Amino acid sequence: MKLDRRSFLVTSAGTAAVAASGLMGAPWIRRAQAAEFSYKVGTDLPASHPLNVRIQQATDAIKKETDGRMEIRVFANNQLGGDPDMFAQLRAGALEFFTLSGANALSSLVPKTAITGTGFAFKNYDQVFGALDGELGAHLRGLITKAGLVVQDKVWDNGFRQITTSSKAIATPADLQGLKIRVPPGRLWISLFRALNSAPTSISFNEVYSSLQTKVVEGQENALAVVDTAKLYEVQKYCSMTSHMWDGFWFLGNRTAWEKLPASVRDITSKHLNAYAMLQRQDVAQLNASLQKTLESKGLQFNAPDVASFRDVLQKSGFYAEQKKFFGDEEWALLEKVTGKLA
Ligand code: X2X
Repeated sequence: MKLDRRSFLVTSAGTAAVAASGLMGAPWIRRAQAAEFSYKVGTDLPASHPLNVRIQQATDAIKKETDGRMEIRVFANNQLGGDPDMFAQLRAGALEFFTLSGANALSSLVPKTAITGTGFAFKNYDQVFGALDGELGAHLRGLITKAGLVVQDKVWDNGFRQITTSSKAIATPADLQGLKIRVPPGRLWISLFRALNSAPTSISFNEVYSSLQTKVVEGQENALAVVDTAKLYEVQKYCSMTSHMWDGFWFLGNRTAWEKLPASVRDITSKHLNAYAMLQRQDVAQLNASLQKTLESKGLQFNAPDVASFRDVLQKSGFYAEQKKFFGDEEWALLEKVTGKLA
């Protein structure tokens, strides 16, 4: 019998014939079937960044363990639009999953998620994940859920952010004075860089490379893994290791799309997303610790400023008092429980 497997399966007569022949559960037939749920995830980072590498592995594992029922296609590198666009698509249901920083566009809906980006709050990764896998993270996920979205437990790492510029190294707080710096969309970034006396502009990541190239802005700030994978070293000269804030991505879901999934598919999906997030954190920490040499060989000049002097400027400007008031006593206490007193 000469039969195209695909057309054989799509006709109901064919399906009945397969069922009758007892082959329904045969693995080759299951693989040939279209997924029952075909979802998308959007991210703002290049495909080679560990965020996307590990999400791809997680989605492969999900597809395998659900016997092909659940397929999540990865759209990296802002293919679906900039962060505010993807966030709007997620909320409207046009996009089922989206990874987004709590300080970025997510804070336009849930302002308090930006608290994790507070300048110089976390001193190391123990503090970061102590807070985000602990009470502060649970509290923020509660707020995200209340706002109508779904969020997976484990946050994905972006890293501690460093400042790059085309114009000068940032060695002291005075070097930030008037600096035309790109920041992601989000109130916190503007407050932070205004308190540091810079001139910040919100620009979505999909426009960062060209904004730097055409000198619409002199500088930007991101973790080294982003500077490397997005090739920002091609359009920047200096990198100053300020580690002025930590940043990470919540794995968000559209609630209607999520609730369409049977509980068993949801469990398998969450299990793998959270497990691969843990591996991704290790990748990013390793990259951010080792990339300086690589980036130097690509022409970036590094310096390590005295970070305490920047923190002092923030303190004196009233930045911490202002953020505490904005985020609220409860949230601030959860943050300080991990970081120690900030304001
Ligand atoms: O927009 C950025 O700079 C990025 C990629 O780090 C975020 O998603 C916050």
